Amino acid sequence: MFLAAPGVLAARPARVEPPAAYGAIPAARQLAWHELETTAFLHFTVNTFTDKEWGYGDEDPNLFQPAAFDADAIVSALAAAGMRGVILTCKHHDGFCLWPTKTTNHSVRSSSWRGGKGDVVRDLAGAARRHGLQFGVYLSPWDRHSALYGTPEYIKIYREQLTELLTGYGPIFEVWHDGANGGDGFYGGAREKRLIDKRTYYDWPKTWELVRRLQPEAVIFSDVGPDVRWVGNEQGIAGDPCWAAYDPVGADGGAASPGDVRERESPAGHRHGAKWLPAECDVSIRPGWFWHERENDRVKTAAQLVDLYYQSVGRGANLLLNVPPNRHGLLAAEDQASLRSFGEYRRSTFGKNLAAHARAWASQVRGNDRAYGAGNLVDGRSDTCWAVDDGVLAAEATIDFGRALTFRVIRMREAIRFGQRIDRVAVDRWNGGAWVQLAAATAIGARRLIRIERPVAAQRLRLRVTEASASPALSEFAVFAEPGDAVR
Ligand code: FUL
Repeated sequence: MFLAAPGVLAARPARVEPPAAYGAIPAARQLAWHELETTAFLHFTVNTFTDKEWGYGDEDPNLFQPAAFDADAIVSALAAAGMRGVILTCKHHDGFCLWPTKTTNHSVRSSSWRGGKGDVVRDLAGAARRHGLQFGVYLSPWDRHSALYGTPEYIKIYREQLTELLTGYGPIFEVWHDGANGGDGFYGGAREKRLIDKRTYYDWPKTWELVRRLQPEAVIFSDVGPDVRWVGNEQGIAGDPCWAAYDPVGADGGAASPGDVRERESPAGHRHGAKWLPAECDVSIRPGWFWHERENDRVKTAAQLVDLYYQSVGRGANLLLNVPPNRHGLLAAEDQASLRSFGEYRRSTFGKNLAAHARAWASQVRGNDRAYGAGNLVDGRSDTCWAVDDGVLAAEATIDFGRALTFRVIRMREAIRFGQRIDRVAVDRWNGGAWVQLAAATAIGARRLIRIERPVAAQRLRLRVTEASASPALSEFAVFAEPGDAVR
């Protein structure tokens, strides 16, 4: 048995080599993305004024009149909910651009809003920076306004638009492309149906190269990545388990591309997939993606958002929560109220790790080197970990709080820079005479949250890795109590 000294803050230099990576591993930009946990989506465009979800592309730009638009008010409400990033629909399928692009007149420049000088992208990027959130862009590949949609010229325009967004608005953390591609539209007055070949039309690898060149730190999201995958549903729910690795396959079993993926495999991913392609769970706080007056009484409650948090972030994915601005250019009071109490829940629950600096020891420590001791599970750092010897696939660590504590939530994190190594874990509680199993889970990855039915008291907990594909390496074991009164 190895007993780690409690409360040691500085990481000890390791004498022993860290574990060799197992399987797919995250790139630096993906590691940074995992740390964000929750980000917000803003669906906002002419649809907000026409009461539509998908604009046809023939909307008069002058319809866009968010008279009281206040990017700081929007972003501060998102920050209060604990959002660490915000992604704006810079152009949705209707083709209206929320920034004064040089590529088309179908933009804010052609609206009398702010005398044609408004720029929603600029304002939101600035507000995000001021409030400490990262900023991301969604540029719909499908454009129902453009006369050129379906021709090679449109792809040039799409890339020019992306270039404007990636060069004019500071650092971008995520570039978001959806998979809705082609169909009926205005198309410069042709008013017809245009179908494209999803696999070849966009030549995605070339567009992704452009993103890499202009914003190397940005993750690229689509049904198939290359950095972050769509979770396969729009309910905000990850698979359980939700493996970070994934090798997307097209619906017909061939090559996959945005809009053409075997989406039933996306929630769970592939345990031993070759690519690190973690899931992002997009969901709207309302039934629709855009603001509609009639949905003001159907805004998800804070309790529903909390459940979604456990079903996404709690399974190692990120949550991308859409909160659509209304016609004033503000978040509706209902949405703000839910965001506020969701944020309060998160702060009062996760603000205090009850296991911080508890006494911790393990059945096995890598090379008997204290640099890999169980104390690293409770040191509040993500760059240290408890690790065991190569070939050891089952191991346990015990955490002693020094007195009985009441808690309801357990958080575990793998040291994912070494890959996703653990298959299964169990957590036991010492009842004074014996260990009693409290919870079990398949897959940990970036983060696993277990919310127990009701609060439990224990002085000692035991984390058992019961199955692993490579020697376990965990950076955190934390426990939290929920606020006294249940969140509604
Ligand atoms: C989909 C779009 O068709 C929806 O309107 C929405 O933007 C959603 C996030 O992506 O592909």
